[in-house]
Amino acid sequence: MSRYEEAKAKYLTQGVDVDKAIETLKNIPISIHCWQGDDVTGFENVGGVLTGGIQTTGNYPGKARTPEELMADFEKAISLIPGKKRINLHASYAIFESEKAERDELKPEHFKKWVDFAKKNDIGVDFNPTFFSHEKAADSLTLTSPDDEKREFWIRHGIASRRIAAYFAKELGTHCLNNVWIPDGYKEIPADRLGPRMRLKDSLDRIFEEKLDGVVDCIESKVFGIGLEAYTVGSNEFCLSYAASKEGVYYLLDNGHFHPTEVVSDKIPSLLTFFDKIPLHVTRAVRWDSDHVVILEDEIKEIAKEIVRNNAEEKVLVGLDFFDASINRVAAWVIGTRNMQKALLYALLLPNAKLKALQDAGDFTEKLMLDEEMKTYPFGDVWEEYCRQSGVPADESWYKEVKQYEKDVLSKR
Ligand code: RNT
Ligand code: ZN
Repeated sequence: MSRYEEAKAKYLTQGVDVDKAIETLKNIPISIHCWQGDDVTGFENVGGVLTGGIQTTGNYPGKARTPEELMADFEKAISLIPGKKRINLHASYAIFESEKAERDELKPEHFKKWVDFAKKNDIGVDFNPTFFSHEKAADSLTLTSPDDEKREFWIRHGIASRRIAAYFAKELGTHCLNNVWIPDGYKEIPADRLGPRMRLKDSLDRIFEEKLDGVVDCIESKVFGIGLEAYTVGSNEFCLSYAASKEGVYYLLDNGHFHPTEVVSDKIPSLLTFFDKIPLHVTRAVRWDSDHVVILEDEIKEIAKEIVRNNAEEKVLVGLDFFDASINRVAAWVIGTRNMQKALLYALLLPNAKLKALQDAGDFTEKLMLDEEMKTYPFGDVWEEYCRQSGVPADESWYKEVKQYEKDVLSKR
């Protein structure tokens, strides 16, 4: 018997159908963020500076500097990642043929090359307007700016972005998640906390006015940003209330955007009670929203469990959001994405119905026992089989391909 066959038999003792778990995993798309490849720089300005209270640290050589480089690196990464993939783009990754367009004048044509890229790789596209790294956002005030001229500019950017999202959806025949995250806030204790929130509500209402096919709209909350420690306009309460009261707008949960003892895993079933979609940004916050590469840690597994055991594979839209500039960026993509998939597989291989029944029967001793025993089931053998079936390296052997790519391509930049 192969190790996989043995693993299957072992899982079957708990009533877990391993083949079915693998089939389910193959169909859970992971939206991979383009911005890990170039430290969230984008293509607008050479040597653009990242603002908005988010930061990449490190200067590992070989970062992508052009659309061609970013696309090549992304293709390398996805060749080593099993399963169904999507790409998550930011408006700052527009590709200008001749003349540069301002953010409020961005058009679908500036993303034509991304459509070609997505078609070539058979992947869907998700999108984000970019409300940072721009002279009109130098004070980190965009949709909430008290300066009308600036606020109007950013509203136009929001509207333009949704039309680009609709273009992706139409071209690619799959939905496009359009996520509005703004950095807006203050470093110091504000004199007015309500005014900015009223302006944000008005700005969002105007952005979401147009009905667009294929676009799934969402807004992302945050607790604080670097240099914006005292106040964030788009707080959890604001964003959740907005989404709850606005038909067709969802609430995106980023697991780096809450107080340290709060967990997104517990927020998923809370939101599933009321929403038919929950977009996610899966990241790893180390002491702050540091956006470290996702590792296979307990909370990631817990998030995956909430998706799987509530049959929410189609409701929870899994996206990634980390950016580490201190390690090989292609490897970062591969490590983080494979870890998200490992977490999902781990969750799919649990006797979830049995565990739930034990909880409902009040048998917390057996539930705890089984939770813990499942941790040493032969999960790795199933993961390897999944990778083999998906035509990607099953173990750490993928890394030598990244090292070769580094030698041949990245090191020459
Ligand atoms: C920032 C948010 C946001 C960004 C990306 C680049 O804290 O998490 O999602 O990371 O849009
Ligand atoms: Zn995020």
